[in-house]
Amino acid sequence: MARVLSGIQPTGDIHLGNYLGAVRHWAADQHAADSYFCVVDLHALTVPREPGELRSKTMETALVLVAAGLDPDVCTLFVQSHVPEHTQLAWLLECLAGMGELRRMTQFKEKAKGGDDTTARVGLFTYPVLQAADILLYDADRVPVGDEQRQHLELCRDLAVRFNQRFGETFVVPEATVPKVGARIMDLQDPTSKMSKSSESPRGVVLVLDEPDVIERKVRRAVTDPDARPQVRFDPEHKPGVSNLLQILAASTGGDPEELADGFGDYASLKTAVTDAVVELLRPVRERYLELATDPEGAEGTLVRGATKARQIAAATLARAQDAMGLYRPGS
Ligand code: AQP
Repeated sequence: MARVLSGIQPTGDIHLGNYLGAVRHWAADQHAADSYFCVVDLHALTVPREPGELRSKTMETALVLVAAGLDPDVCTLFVQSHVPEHTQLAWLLECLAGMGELRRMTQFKEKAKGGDDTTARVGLFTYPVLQAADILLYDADRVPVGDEQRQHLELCRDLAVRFNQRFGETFVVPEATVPKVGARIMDLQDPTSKMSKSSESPRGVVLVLDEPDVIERKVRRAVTDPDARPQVRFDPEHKPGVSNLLQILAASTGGDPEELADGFGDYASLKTAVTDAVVELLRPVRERYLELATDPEGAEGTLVRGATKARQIAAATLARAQDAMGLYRPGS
């Protein structure tokens, strides 16, 4: 059985982009693979955070994942910092990674305001290596992610290949799996930027836990385009707002954005269809979340069990890497 691993940062509220680009596929594929999913709380430390909020968002994120369909009896769900092997392997990989390749990471450039390394934190610069460790520890064959994670996955593959060539076959070289539709959902207010937890425009971000009337309002106010001749057409370059709505509709209903465009004569009817589809898609997730939130002890038990299982695999892989690099381990 193939091994799958992916993660999500507890940096805010899980949004429609996270759901359509990643989480939904994790839930759908969990039966077909040996699946590991983690709340990557250490990654969340790369930008300033309020400690209490990080703690509560970590648990909330785990609950939303279960509400979205991850079954802790089928997959392994855990919190990254509960498995210390992640940071241990990250150090070994940092000793193999080059400054130049990390400087090229688009997310670093964006989050460090153009890659200004005088003020950026070291963790923001090196976290793609920690992400590589997250993946390589579990011998993951596949990593289901949204589009903007492709570059980090390439780095992970490069590090795995480099390690294997230098120290002998140690790591599985993973593949990114990116959905055909929904891999980059854009902000409803600024459809040239991706929908993001840390967006400055909450009105442009549909949250998985939003009430139906809030979803309706956000979609109704979504930016379409300044085209003098309103026309529903899938054309991300010239009509980013309309194309984003078509993409959301397609990802939510399993259709094709270009074909769906033919069914709408105006923007209002497109927005109504998008609202209906998203409300129905997210309704069960929200309802299940509200049930799960009444039992925080149950959720904590799930995460403890998940970390215990994850550690068994992580410890074995770390030991393999340590041995390969020549670190002296008593008894090895
Ligand atoms: N807009 C998006 N469309 C499709 N997929 C997306 N993902 C994120 N945004 C979109 C995918 O969701 C998974 C978890 O994301 P993450 O928590 O690792 O953080 P991120 O990629 O940095 O996403 P955010 O929401 O924008 O968080 P912040 O604001 O903290 O940076 C990943 O597989 C991601 O590709």
